Order: sequence, then C-alpha cells, then structure tokens
Amino acid sequence: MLLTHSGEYVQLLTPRGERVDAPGFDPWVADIGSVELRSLYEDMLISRRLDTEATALQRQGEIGLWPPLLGQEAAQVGSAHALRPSDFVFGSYRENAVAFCRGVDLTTMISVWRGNANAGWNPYDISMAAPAIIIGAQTLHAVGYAMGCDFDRSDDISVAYFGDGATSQGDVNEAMIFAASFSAPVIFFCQNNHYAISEPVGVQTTKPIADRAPGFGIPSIRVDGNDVLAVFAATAIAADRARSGNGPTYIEAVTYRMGPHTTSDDPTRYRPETELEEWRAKDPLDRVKRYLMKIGALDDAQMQAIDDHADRVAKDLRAAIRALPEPEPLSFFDTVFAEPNAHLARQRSQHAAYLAAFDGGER
Ligand SMILES: Cc1ncc(C[n+]2csc(CCOP(=O)(O)OP(=O)(O)O)c2C)c(N)n1
Repeated sequence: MLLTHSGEYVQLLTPRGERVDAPGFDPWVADIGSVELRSLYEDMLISRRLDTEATALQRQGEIGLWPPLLGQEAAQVGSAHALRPSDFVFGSYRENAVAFCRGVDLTTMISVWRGNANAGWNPYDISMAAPAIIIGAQTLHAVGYAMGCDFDRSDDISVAYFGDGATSQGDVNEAMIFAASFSAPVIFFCQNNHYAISEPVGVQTTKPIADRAPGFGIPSIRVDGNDVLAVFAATAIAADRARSGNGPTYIEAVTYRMGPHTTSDDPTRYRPETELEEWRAKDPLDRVKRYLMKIGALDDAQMQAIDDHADRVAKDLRAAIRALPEPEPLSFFDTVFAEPNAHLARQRSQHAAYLAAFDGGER
C-alpha cells in the first residue's frame, strides 16, 4: 500500500544514516544515486547556512524579523526537489528553503524582512506565490490554482505548504473540502514542526494530523519529515497522483522547529530542553552525511567544498543586504492599491506630517 495514515511514518534513512527498505516508496527514489543525494545534502546545508545567517542579521539589527526553518531542511528541500519548475507553490513565511530550491534571488527574499520591499519575489519568476502571513490562507489559493490547471488541461499541479497550527484554521478545512469535491491536482503539505508559536501540536489534534485527510476524502501519507529521501518519495507519489487526474494528496511531514517561532519569540518559556535534545539526534543533515560517508560518496575534500559554497552564498547575501539603499518611507503607500484613493492619500499625508515632525531633531 502506498498511502498510509495509521500513525506510523515512512522512513528510508534512519537518524544513524542507514538506508532502510520501504516497499512502495523505494521505486520513487530509484534515480537518486550518490550525486543526486549529495546535491540534496548541499541544498539542505546551504538552506541551513542561509537561515543561520538571516538569524544573525536580525540579531545585529540588519533585518527586522526572521522566521527560522532550522530543523525543517529535509521537509522543504526534499519536497521542493520532487516538483517541476512549472508547478506552482503556495507557502507560508517559513518556506524559505523551498524558495531557495526554486531559484529565488536571495537578496530579494530577505529584503522584505529589512523593510525594503513589500512582498519579496515576483511569483511568476519562480512559480511560487509571495509568502502568506495569514495562517492557512494560501491553501485556498493553491486549490484555486490547481482547479485552474485542470480547466487549462495542463498537467501542472500546485502545492500548499502549511504548519500543524494551520490545520485548525477554517480556511484549510474549506480548501480540503473543495479540493476533494473537485478532485483538484493539489498537494497539501503539512510540516508538523510540533508548535504553533507556543501551542504544542497536541492542542490542535489528539490523533496524527494525517488521519484527518481521509475524512475529507483525501488520501494521506505520514512521513519522517527529517528524512529527505522519504519526503522526496512521498511528494513524488503525490505529484504523480495529481498529474494523472487522481486529485489531491495530503502529506504530513513529521519534523521539528529547532529554533524560535520567529526571532521575537523565546521558546525556552514553553519548550523543554530534553525535547530539543531528542530531536537534535534526528537531525536531517547529519543522517545524510553519515550515509554518504558510509557508502564512500562523501570525503573530506568534497565536504569542504560544500561548506565553502554555503559560506560564499551567506557572505554574498550579507554584503548584498547591507548594501541595499534605505527605503523611502512614503513609497510604501504607492503599492497598496492599483488605483489611488482618498483614504490612502489621507493616511499618506498624515504620515508625511508625522515624519516631518522629526526634522531638526524635534519630536
Ligand atoms: C489567521 C491568523 N491567525 C493567527 C495568526 C497569528 N499567528 C502567526 S504564526 C501562528 C502560528 C502558526 O503555526 P503553524 O501553522 O504550526 O506554523 P509554523 O509557524 O509552526 O510554521 C499564528 C497563530 C495569523 N498570522 N493568522
């Protein structure tokens, strides 16, 4: 049976770096040899480097806020690699490794968090919508887009990424009903990172999250979200189902948010250190590294080259972010609506007057 929703999860690579068989899933990763796995590892490592760099930039006052993805690299990189460039992705604010895999310009991505841009990247450049801050709203957009693919007789699909907390949101449930009713070619990709800010997942559900989808008529797969191979296989299966007219699939990737919700959160107030230790042992990068080393597909020189690459990306990003020109404060009013209107014009002039009050050091 390919699809499971029993509380067990699919795993192909154990935390100790052992490859285990998972009938039904193995064929979907048959093309992933040493070279491909090394490149998945490299993308995960760069994603982690970007994430820690962005966190550091926030701590140094260079950007205003950052939602870390530390610990979720396999869920994001594994799923993103199973998609085609023409498939369309709808994510929340945390899918920055997905955006990286889709080829986003990193400076553009981070400029939003510095206040230099409103929405970040151009969705059509990377077939990925701008990040959704409203929890779960993007699931409705993804279903609508998928239905559009159907109407256009295209075999492109869409993917909605969301968190465990979002599963309690009305929008997500409405999206699932619509997707099931219209057999929309969409993947619901839930990263169960165990927390919705300070709320543990047990407050959202007392059952595995994947158990919900069959009630909507959507088959689900529960997968080890820290296992890049298992996530790739699950997403490839779901994408194939959608492309071949079999409608939506729900994936619950069981992972863990190692950092805070955002840089303004303090997880020590609600999260036991022992839990963190437990998940540190399941690190998504370590297991791939161990496996690659075990099969002789990664040596010290290759490792150094990957580290150097990640360092270069981070260094270039830092330089580009610091070189961004100061934004003109009133320009933000220009991009709220397509047409000017009196309400916004009033707000603009009031804000201009407020800023003018600072001239000459007066407050
Ligand atoms: C509709 C809505 N309600 C509440 C919030 C405030 N909020 C921001 S993040 C968050 C938790 C989301 O948790 P989850 O869906 O598990 O995603 P994660 O941040 O863990 O990736 C909440 C409640 C919001 N942004 N939108």
